[in-house]
Amino acid sequence: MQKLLLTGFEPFLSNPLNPTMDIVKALDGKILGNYEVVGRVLAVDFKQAPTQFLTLIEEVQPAIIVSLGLAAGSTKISPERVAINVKDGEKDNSGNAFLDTPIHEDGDVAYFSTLPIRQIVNRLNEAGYPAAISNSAGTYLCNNIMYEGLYYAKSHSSIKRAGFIHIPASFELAIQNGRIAGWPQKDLQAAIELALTECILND
Ligand code: PCA
Repeated sequence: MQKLLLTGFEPFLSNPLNPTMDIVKALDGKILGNYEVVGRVLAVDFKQAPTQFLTLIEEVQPAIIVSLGLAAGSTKISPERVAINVKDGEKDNSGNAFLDTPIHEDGDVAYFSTLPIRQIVNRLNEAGYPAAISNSAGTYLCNNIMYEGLYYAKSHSSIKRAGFIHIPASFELAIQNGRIAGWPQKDLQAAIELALTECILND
């Protein structure tokens, strides 16, 4: 059976919880078509997360990699189009911060997602879940992990598809935050399951 590596992130900055964590835990071990989902949580740490991620890739040997991140305040499921070779932004959970720094000196300026992002958006909209392609994954941890996956995939043909999906807050996070909208956690999870199914159908 082929493997689909699904990663989420721990809570970060002003977010006391991260709905991606619960999704990857809930979907860990799930069989979708001829794939087994391996769900794992990454640290919001510029130094630790890439090593955790690459170790997981080597261990799991996935054919598909889908990473998830929270975009607090967003209203739609957003498959990212592109990852850029930059790390920058606020301090991570260990206090590391980078400014205008390349992720890989020898990497391309940017890599396009190899997930079927248009099909994912269409499938989700047809099923009644708001979704749209995002043209920027930012420069924080999410962009960093997406870039790492695609940089790795470039030299490893065993990876058929790799990319990143940002999701809105859950109701629980929206209530704790007080200023952002959210989705029910079960709908976030169902929408991601559908997105994964679309990746598998187009592998
Ligand atoms: N979202 C952040 C990092 C962790 C997460 O879930 C981001 O968008 O970069």
